Amino acid sequence: NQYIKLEDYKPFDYEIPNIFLDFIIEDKRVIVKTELEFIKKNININSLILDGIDIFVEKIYLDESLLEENNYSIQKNRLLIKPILKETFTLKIVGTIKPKENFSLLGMYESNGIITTQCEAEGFRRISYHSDRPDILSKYKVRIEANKEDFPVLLSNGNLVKANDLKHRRHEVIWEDPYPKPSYLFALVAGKLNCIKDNFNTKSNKKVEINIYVEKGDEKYVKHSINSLKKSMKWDEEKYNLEYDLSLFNIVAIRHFNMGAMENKSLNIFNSKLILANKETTTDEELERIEGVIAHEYFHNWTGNRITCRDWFQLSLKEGLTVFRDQEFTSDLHNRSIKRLEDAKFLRKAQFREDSGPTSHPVRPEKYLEIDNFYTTTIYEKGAEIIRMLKTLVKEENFNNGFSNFISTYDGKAATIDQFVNKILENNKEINNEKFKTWYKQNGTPLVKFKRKWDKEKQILKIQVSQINSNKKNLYNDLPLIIPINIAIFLNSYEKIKKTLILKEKEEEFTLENINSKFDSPIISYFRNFSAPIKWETDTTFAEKLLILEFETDYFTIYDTIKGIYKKIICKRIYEEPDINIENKLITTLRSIIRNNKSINLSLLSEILSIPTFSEIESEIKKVDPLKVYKTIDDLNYLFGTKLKVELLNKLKEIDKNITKLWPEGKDERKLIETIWRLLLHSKYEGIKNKVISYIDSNSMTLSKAALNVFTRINCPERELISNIFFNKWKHNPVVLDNWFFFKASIEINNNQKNIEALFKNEYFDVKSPNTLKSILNAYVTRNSLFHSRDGSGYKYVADKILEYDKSNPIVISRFLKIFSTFRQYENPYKRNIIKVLDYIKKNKLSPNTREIIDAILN
Ligand code: DPP
Ligand code: ZN
Repeated sequence: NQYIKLEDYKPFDYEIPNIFLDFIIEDKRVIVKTELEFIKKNININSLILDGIDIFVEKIYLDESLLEENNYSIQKNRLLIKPILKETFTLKIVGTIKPKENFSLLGMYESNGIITTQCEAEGFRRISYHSDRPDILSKYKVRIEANKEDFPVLLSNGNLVKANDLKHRRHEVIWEDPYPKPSYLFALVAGKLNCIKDNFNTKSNKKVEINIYVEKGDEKYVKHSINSLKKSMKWDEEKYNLEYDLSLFNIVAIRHFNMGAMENKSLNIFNSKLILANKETTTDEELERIEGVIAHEYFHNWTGNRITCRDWFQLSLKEGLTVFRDQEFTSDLHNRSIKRLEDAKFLRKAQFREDSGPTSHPVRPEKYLEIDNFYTTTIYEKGAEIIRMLKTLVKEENFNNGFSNFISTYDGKAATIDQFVNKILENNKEINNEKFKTWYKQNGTPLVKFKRKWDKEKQILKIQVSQINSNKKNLYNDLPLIIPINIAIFLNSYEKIKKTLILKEKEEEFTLENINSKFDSPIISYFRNFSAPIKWETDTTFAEKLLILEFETDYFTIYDTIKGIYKKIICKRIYEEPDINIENKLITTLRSIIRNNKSINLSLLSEILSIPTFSEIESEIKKVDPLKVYKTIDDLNYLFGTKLKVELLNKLKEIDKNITKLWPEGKDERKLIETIWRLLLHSKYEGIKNKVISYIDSNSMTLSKAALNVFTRINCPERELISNIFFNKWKHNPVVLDNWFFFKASIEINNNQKNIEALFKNEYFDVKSPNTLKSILNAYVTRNSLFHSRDGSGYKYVADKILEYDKSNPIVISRFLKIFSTFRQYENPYKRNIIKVLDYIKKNKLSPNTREIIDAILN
């Protein structure tokens, strides 16, 4: 196994300015004729190496001459041509591929009779021989020929320049993309699809035709997606002055898709669950996510497509930046404070977990085996946090100028993260570029510690701050990071001082004068708005935290403070005794928040009232006994539901009138309703059951799904009833039915594996669909405590599923395998049992993707 290393980067020896691809779609195979125009850049070279997987090569021509077998060799997925004496030449390769037999969902494959492609990161080499690295930018011309009846729609990137009928009921089209692009942005779609049309006028008054292609019957589910696309186009014009650059934008919805979506130039391909939506089939949360993902892929047109990555180590250049852009988009459209809270919550749950485990890596890694394993929350979400810090440090206007400057400088080129940071910091004297870039080189989550020193008489407050990264495997981790720290100092109940401290060294002391605080010691909240992706410790007392809850206006800080208290309560219960004093004080505080705070945002209130889930708490505690954690969470839901019953019921009445409002209205109310239902059901308050059940069949998917969710851990006959109602209503809608698979796999009943296995055998289970597979597996391992059965049978069961599905879909499975990566924090027998199944997995034949992850986990 050879690592690919950043330090080994060399430009490619050739340029390939033009590529012509000719696809002849037949029944059992696709003939691919490729013409690549080469210009030699490295004159010392006299050979050419290209990559290809599962391509049957028929003929190769160099210019017009057919290459004899002794002029080329194909070994280990590499085509070597030697000698090459010309400076410029055209290579023509005739090959065939078999999309019907391709289950990897990479390269060209079939989904419900539709031929489609996925080339990022290295899928193009499964279509045609190429050195499919992102720094080779070519103009593409594509001809597609197929039977008209089975493949009436034939799509590729760019503009349609020709469409023709041919003999024998066949037809052909030619597409030309005027913008040079790397091969990972190439796409082709052929099949029976229905098109819904719309259009958008750009700010320079160019009309862009929008086409959304879906399978027959799904036409009624695209309005939301079209609106989202138009909002994205407008937002990018207004915010960053970026206009769409072609007169056609196509989106295709595909059922069998590994990722959420793919930003291929002018032909985005989406997992159908992220296109098909309406309020009856889609929850509020999903509607917002769909809007965000459509925006994300659209924003890639500039950050990713027009300016692409020099190599895959720079992946965060396009992904971190584009996540940052889609987060800003959602913040502008909806509630900025809530969005920030949700993003911070996700980062801590997913990215912190990854960063504390064996697959932890820097946002700009230095080496990899399989690039597919690097589409991680670190590259995406931590990458976005770094950009957010840059913006905080240089301020919005400078950030926007730097961004525009980056776009105009590197338009049409493949760029690096360094180049981006340099552009943003170009005119900045305060922040040292190289020092800031340490953020991209470190892995692990840094810890910042605060200590207050207060001179009441002189009104001087000193804050001692230190930073440490306890992950020692990476040399850069010893270097200090530049960390923006948003703080508020509370002087009294209504006055606070807001400041951004910039920590640059390992240890620093900040002195603040004229702090006229009425408290014994000024109360400070740190990292307001989650101003850096780090963990921190303070000397804030419990009493002070309760005051922060009373005085704070920053949603993230309120949420964070409450979660800290919940965590303490949970840990006390697991490792010591329940701390009745803290529990009662929190209940009193919650009671007063519900009662007195009429204007509080209801999504925030929902967060405040939600006992942390297993996944939220797992990575926060040192010695995990999963069954105890599940039980403790259940007990707390019971306790808080019981103690807060009166207030919760009153609140329920109060919000009832708004819950039928159409998204985005009513979403805060619906979010809160689920939380209240859960607490009341867990408190065994029978009066709520029928009410909840009545929503299972409602015409709001948010409420139906909430009803399912809250019954997950309530063992009663009604649970089976609602499950059946939901199943029968939705069995013909695969996107919605995945919710049911998720629900069923979360339920704890005896003979548990039989229950799970029945889902895999269910007639509506689609083997090829990663969505259903993920629903079942994820629910079982994150919601169902029987996964952690003390005899290890749950782990063994999942290990066998991993081995089974790794054969067909390594990308999904290698990601899923990370579920076992936290075993070092587990107590025995869990830890022992996990090691046993990891050893068992390791002994089997595995895909390279899964092999890399298992080696990392066991290392
Ligand atoms: N389509 C994926 C994304 O947008 C990978 N580029 O993140
Ligand atoms: Zn992306």
